Amino acid sequence: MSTIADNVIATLKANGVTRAYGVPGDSLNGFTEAMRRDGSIAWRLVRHEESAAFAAAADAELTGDLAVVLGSCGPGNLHLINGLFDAQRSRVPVLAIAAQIPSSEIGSGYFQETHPQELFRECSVWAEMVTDASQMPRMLETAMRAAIQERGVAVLVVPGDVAQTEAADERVTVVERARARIVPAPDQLERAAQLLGASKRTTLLVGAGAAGAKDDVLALADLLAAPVVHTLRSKQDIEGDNPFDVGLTGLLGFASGYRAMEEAETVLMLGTDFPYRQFYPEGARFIQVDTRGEHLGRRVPLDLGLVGDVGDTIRALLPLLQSARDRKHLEDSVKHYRKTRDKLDELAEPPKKGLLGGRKHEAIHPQYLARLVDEIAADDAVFIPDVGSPVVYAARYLECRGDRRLIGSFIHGSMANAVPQAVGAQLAQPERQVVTLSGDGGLAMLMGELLTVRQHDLPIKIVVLNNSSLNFVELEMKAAGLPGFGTDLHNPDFSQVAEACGITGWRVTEAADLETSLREAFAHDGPALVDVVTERQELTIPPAISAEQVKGFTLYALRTVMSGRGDELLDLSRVNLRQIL
Ligand SMILES: Cc1ncc(C[n+]2csc(CCOP(=O)(O)OP(=O)(O)O)c2C)c(N)n1
Ligand SMILES: [Mg+2]
Repeated sequence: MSTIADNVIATLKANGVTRAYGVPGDSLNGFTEAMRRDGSIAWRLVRHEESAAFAAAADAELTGDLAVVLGSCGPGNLHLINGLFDAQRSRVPVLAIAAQIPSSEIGSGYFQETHPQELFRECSVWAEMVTDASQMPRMLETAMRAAIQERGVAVLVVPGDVAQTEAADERVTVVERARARIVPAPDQLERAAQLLGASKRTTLLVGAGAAGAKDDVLALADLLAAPVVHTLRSKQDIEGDNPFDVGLTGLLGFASGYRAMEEAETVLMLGTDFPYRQFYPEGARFIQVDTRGEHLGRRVPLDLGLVGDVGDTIRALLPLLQSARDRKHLEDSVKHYRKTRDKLDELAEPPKKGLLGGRKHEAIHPQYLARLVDEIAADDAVFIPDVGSPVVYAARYLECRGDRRLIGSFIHGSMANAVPQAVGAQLAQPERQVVTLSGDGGLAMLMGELLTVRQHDLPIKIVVLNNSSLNFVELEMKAAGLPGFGTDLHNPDFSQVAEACGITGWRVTEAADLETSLREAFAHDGPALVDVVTERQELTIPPAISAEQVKGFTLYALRTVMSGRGDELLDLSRVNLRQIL
């Protein structure tokens, strides 16, 4: 007899799924037993279901293929929720199998009863419950197709007893992604060509929707003599080997990215939903290209919105455009980018003398740490920063040259993403070097996953930016005119924690030792953790931002970018722009 669970596993196998993440439970027995019997899908046990969902999200992001997680009924699948939000918001295909209590008990307030279809509604493209064998395998196929086509999370809720009933139909279907060419209507393309032809200074703002279209973006940038500003998520696609690149904009951005936007007469947004409205310049024209029409104009009023795939649209547009005669905007922007880059690089120079416990020592600056990681890591490394200050240093110092990838919780913005995502990344691509830039807060939040790293023997390089604080929050508090409060972390020696978990550990407190330790750890054949005690940065706010101005606002409400010093905010409102840049 073949059960519903057997058919699910056979279908996943036929669709190329070779691993699934989760924690078992009674209500999942149908599935775990089906996997055990079949033997071709590896059960990737983690220590917290949230990590399973983060791992699946990273797996799906790296491979582009459907990743699978399983959670037992009630608290088991509830724990998935934060990682599923991350997957959904990063638009990666994940199938979550959420076991449910016995079908006869639903609605009675039974032990562990929750209603996963309702719980996961907001973080999924599809969430439905199977109540009868006759719904399968159609429900599974629909779930998979929803995850794959809409690139998001599909949640298939299955009561434990239903999973173990006899399958009514044993067909096994392969769900292939259906692709389409999406180009704007000819008259709208023509209008775009007119607007761009009339613009003397065009800047491209490029987002994750441009993945796979880098050559087209570069051809367009060249023709329009337009600097390319990119978002954090598109850094991995756009930054490397790009003579038009002028960096990121936004709070974590480069002054040069901000400036190239401010100076633009026309901003052409390509596959981006960059959310911070205060970073869109006033008075510029905006043209936006996105496959999703409903995203057009939701960040800034548009002069023209186009529904189209970035690559297809650029290819259709190029023949309608004339080469820009004036290349000054591009040249100035690139020159300014080089200046900004040089200033950032100066900050990553090795040590400044400081005092620690009354002893003279060489304080370790996080910029220096990030730059060394950049130097030492492989050309095809996968970098995963934790949310918090590690993202800032990754954005600025980890260069996406070669085949490098930079993934993280960049839209959902959850702490503790790095190690769990690294687990998924390393399992998906075992030959690749996977490197985390972990926060001390982030690492501790899901520290049990060090055991997962050991258990699955994953040679992840975990670099801990140990600043004894929830530093990014502290910075936000200070920027809002508040004293830092409730952000101290009393940490153990994380290298010893690692050793206790069977992971080789290094602890570095002196800048002079940093390079050697990092090189040893990166060359180590197996899991490695380097606990780097970094300087806790103090924030200074320029006088241009008054306490009155910041009261009641979050940092994001202000037009500020971090100077790159990690200790200073620049007010880039128009008045100050000329002085600063
Ligand atoms: C799950 C979760 N809780 C809280 C926050 C708010 N938050 C953002 S960054 C941060 C501090 C992160 O601290 P740490 O990992 O030590 O990194 P640091 O900024 O100190 O380098 C916090 C608490 C969040 N983003 N996610
Ligand atoms: Mg910290």
